[in-house]
Amino acid sequence: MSKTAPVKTEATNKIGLPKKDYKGLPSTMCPGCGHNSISEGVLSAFYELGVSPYHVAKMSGIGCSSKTPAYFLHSSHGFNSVHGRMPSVATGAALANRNLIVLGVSGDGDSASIGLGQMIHSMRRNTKIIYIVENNGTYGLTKGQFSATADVGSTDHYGVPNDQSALDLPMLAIISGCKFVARGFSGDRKQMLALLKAAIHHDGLAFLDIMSPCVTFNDHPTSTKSYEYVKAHDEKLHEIDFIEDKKEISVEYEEGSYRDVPLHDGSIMRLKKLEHDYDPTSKIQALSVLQEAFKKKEVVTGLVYYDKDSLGQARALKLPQTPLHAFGAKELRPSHEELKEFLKTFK
Ligand SMILES: Cc1ncc(C[n+]2csc(CCOP(=O)(O)OP(=O)(O)O)c2C)c(N)n1
Ligand code: SF4
Ligand SMILES: [Mg+2]
Repeated sequence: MSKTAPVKTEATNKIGLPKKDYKGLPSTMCPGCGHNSISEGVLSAFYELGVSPYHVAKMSGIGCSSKTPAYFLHSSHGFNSVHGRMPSVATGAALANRNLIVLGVSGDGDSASIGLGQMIHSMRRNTKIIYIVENNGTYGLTKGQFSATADVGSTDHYGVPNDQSALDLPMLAIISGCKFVARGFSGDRKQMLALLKAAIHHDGLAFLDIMSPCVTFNDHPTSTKSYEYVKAHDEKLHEIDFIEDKKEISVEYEEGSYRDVPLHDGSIMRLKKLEHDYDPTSKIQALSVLQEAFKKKEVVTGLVYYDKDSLGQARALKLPQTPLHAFGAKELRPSHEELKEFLKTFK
């Protein structure tokens, strides 16, 4: 009797999709670029949460970082906009269709230099956008000029030191009104994945400043965004885990000391205390921890600030759940009588 080999079935997620459905085109980034690890993290987060790629809109600006949405979620919607203008197009998409999960990918040049005004105003509006800055302290795409996040004293590719002070993006995000502010490191996959999953479930703008070394132009010991530097100076605020709504709470942490931070949809961010007793819901503590770290040139990572009362812009404006494109003339155009009544209110 001949034995038939067992058929190997492909692993799928909870909506029945294999991981390959979350991939994109082959990356054209330099081998070892931190941006590639972030792309991997993004596709894994959506795969593991079982979000349909069809419900995701990927928005970006210009830069190596802004090219990366091509390398994940190939069947999602997407728009590669103008330099520094990702927040505007992401806001438009998120408000026009509340059923989309809008992911904005940007770089430190794209957001902290030319797009700074756009970034700050997007924080104030609190539209539901996952806003990632792939921060390498340099303009990678245009061959290594200093960006506004390069620290004083760090040198460029040619050895010239930077003499201007750096912007700390999480600090800026907090004072601009952002209600979910985190910092990650492309080399720390576990932490990045938990932060991304929590960001996807947050109602409002979730800002993730992810240190992402540029191995070609800015990966030397004086760069505070190099692998070596971030690894040596990473100050984790906590171990972060994400527990989806209705999922059984694991007993893994029973003995450790932890803090559960609920998200608006019932999911939980579980923060296991390290040596600090860090409270991410305190704006003052968040700013002071960031300021201390900035002074010492340390890189604090984790969920830096979170406001549990965040109300995303679409909910605040009471926008309908139906996407704008699905409305017909009947719903959008007032009748002659309705228009007459409305005009009376201007008397
Ligand atoms: C209006 C405009 N000004 C300047 C440029 C040139 N330019 C392209 S990418 C870039 C900087 C990109 O840096 P960053 O956002 O940090 O991305 P990275 O390549 O480092 O990932 C610049 C200045 C441009 N494309 N458009
Ligand atoms: S130039 Fe730098 S940022 Fe751009 S792909 Fe290469 S390593 Fe990455
Ligand atoms: Mg950059």
